[in-house]
Amino acid sequence: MRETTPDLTRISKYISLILRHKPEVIGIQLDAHGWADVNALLAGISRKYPINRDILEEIVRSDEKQRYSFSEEGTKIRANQGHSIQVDVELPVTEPPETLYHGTAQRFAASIEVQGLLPQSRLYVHLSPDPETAEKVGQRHGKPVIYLVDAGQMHRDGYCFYLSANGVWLTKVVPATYLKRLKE
Ligand code: HQG
Repeated sequence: MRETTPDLTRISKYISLILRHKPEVIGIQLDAHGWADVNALLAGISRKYPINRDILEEIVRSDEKQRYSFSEEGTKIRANQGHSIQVDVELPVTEPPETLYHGTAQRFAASIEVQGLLPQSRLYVHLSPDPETAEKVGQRHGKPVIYLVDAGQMHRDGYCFYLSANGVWLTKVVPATYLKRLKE
């Protein structure tokens, strides 16, 4: 018999695309706080992948990075962070730990050490709470390099930090003076 179990990772990647970057691929809109209507999302995805409410709940529950949240009533869903489109997911301004980490690829290092960290296509620069997580993020782009971010000093200098619902630290930019490359 043919395998009918849907590939949850593939569906999750499609949900990330819709909820962070391109809701228009299924003809929906996000509201100002990044919420999509669950029924509209299910209807849109089902044109491409087998999905229903139970499968969506399973994806949200089991996601290893806890990328998505349902609204309290369960009628809406949004990505916790990672957007490139202009939405306000009501991230709380939070005092950061003294040190945060950013993992990237070695080929970006020269530019980063001049320009600092820029959000590129996303709304924020993404920072990790520990070097292990930063290394995994960096590996997505190539041979990883990890930067220590002097978040405590940035905070004292007036930079705002936000903590997403899934533990990713976000800030608008990190000037190069607050970066230190971790020895490889
Ligand atoms: C780099 C994943 C040159 C930056 C992860 C990064 C994360 C520069 C790339 C989340 C630069 C952007 C975000 C500069 C920054 N010159 N390169 N001045 N400033 N860069 O994917 O942080 O699985 O937009 O270092 O876990 O890698 O999608 O950001 O390499 O939390 O849920 O520009 O994505 O989560 O890449 O990853 P990205 P990111 P998900």
